[in-house]
Amino acid sequence: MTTVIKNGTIVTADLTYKADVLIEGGQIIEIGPDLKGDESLDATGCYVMPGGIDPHTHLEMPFMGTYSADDFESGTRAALAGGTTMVVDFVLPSPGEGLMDALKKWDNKSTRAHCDYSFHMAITWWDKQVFDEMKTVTEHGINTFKHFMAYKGALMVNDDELYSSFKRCAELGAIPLVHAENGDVVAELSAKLLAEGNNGPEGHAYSRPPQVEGEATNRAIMIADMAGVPLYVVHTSCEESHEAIRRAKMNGKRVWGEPLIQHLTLDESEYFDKDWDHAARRVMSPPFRNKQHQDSLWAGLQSGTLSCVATDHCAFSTEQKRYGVGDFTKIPNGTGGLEDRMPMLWTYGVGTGRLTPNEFVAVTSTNIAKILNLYPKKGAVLVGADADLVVWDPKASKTISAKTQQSAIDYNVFEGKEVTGLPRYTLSRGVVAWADGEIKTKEGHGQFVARDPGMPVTRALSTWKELTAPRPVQRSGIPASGV
Ligand code: DUC
Ligand code: ZN
Ligand code: ZN
Ligand code: ZN
Repeated sequence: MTTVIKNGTIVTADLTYKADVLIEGGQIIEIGPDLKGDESLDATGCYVMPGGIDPHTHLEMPFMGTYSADDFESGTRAALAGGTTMVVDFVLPSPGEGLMDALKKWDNKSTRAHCDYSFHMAITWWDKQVFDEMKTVTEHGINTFKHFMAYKGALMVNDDELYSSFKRCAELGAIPLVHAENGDVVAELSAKLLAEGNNGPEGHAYSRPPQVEGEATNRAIMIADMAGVPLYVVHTSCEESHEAIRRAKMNGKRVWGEPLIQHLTLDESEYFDKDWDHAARRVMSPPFRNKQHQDSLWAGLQSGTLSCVATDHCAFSTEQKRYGVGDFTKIPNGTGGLEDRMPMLWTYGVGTGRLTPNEFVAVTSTNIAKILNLYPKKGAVLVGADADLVVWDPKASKTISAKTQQSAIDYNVFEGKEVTGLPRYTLSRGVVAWADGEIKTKEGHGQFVARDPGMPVTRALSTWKELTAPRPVQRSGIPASGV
């Protein structure tokens, strides 16, 4: 059985051209004019683009005394409804739990996925078992390891653990990821705010100023440089963190920054002078920032100093958010966004002239596929690539509403936003997964995508020399000869 997408304009990260796309066995088998297939999808007036890849989701994740409300079934349904055809979720071992034991849990949960998925592994504690298991994890197709520099007393790892794990990543050809916030300072500020009676959701934002993110981002970059490994900084939300990434890139370091669609389009006013539920529903880490920080993130996407746009989809119901009434530190951190990332970025990026359609494809799909070693299986419109595609109607509009969303929660942080630019069809490995406003796939259609470790990374010259050159031994107390 062949399927042809007819009369569309193909948009990739670097090309825009008119052609049909022929699909068989889940893959693209031909691209060209006037193609014929057993089944035909009309893309008149539409762009045919690589399906979105969300590099950062937390589906059914045990966190802050509960589980995030979207599981692999509802989460991937939301993804496809918004033109995203692959998610990369975080396996989160509890401190003390084996990495492979945790991976088994994620293997079980993910059997319900509607679209393809892959995993990052979180390093939440450190000893020889973790060191050894990191190799086994890479042999199971996971080449990225996430480190929390915040959540003190729970998930946070210290600098010695960070340095050890980063060195291990370097040996394995894996990439470390960081949630960069100074967890010690956040804990201090939180305690102070609570002691002063500042216990509402806005206290969450006060406890995590941009400086805690900038400091941790810079620290992680320097530790990665000393370990000789590239670094991926998740949810870059502010100028302080972006500035550290920009500087590192200018110095030849391989560092990538990932803003979230929430930080690009929602600001800190969501926490102030709003009712408790409204603000608490938007509690996530890092918190929303002011307009200047948003401008910095957009500038980073335009100039290429920031590489991709994610969601950190970690949805909690209003009822779950209310665990934190009287103490903002108990509000489960996280917001949804899987269904809205592509339409919101198209509307506020392409629709405003901030991004070209090609840049849109780069930051929602192709750059991610390249960094995570998925390219060109994913993130490409090429013969031989998986037919994970979105037929994108740039004129279609809707108003975002919890009433019509796929996500399991009872609200949407983008409620009321008008978006223009929506999927007409979303295809997952050649199968129409979203059409006519409905999900067409059955749960379990999604498959795990293994990612090999990358090539050992060549170090930036400035630091390579410094760390490998023989060091002269200084004998303190002995005067230099000739004095
Ligand atoms: N931040 C969130 O808001 N939720 C999940 C984890 C995280 O780092
Ligand atoms: Zn095995
Ligand atoms: Zn995080
Ligand atoms: Zn996250």
